[in-house]
Amino acid sequence: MAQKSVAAIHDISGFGRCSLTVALPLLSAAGIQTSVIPTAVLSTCTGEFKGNTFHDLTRDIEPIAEHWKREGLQFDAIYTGYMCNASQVYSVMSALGYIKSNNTFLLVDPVMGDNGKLYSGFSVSFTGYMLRLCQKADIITPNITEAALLAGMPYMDGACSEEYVQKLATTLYERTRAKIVLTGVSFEKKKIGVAIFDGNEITYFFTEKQPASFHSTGDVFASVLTAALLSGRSLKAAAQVAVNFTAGCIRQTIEDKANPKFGVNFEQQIPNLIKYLQ
Ligand code: PXL
Repeated sequence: MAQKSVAAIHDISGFGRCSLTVALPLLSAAGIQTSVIPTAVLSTCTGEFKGNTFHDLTRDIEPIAEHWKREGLQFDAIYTGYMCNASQVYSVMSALGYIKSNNTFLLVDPVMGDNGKLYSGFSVSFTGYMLRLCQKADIITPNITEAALLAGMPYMDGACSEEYVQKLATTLYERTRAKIVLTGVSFEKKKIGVAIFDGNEITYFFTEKQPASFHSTGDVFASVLTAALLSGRSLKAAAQVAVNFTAGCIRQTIEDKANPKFGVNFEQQIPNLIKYLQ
């Protein structure tokens, strides 16, 4: 199979294993040519550390994409994640006009919050901008908090009902027409996983729930989902790879007794990613 290529559009948080410092190594390890549009440079991710530096690169997003178009560059996929503000969402949408062809699939991870709360720095109005980007996507990967915000539904805490998850996924599909991969779905205490809604049927994949949670596991999940899709897997098969790999990273980080602020140890799980994708 010819080598696949992806353009990853995220911030670079220098320390803390999220966004581009997760997407770039994982996609490259999966054998995919990965180009990046960095949307901002931060000293750390914003959730676990206070007082981070922030250098906004919004003004560079469109010119980079425009240059790539002039060079005739083509991508099999575009994968977007955390955006720092509404202007970045607009610039990314304009950039898509330059670099997205009919054969490019767009995966949007609408990173905005978790556990029923928006991440710091975001207001509810930001949700409306993210929804517009999601409407351009082929696949979106919200967690329950983000899905509830995008669907305009209340957030249900803890183990949620199957009826709630179905309503969330179908409402979001109606609003975006993108395939929905809902993360952090849990109907019982010991299991956690994803719900996939492709417009026709809903499918679930679960794994054992670990006794700790870490930030930015959504970035690991969405990066591996993109990699597995590009390596020719169906959405369901790709989601299963991404669930298993992310769970492996969490298990390893717990075994390591590592500082939870430092994100998950995905690096030492890369050999498993390569095995899963063979
Ligand atoms: O993991 C998502 C993410 C990416 N980038 C930055 C973040 C976060 C989550 O908080 O703060 C800067």
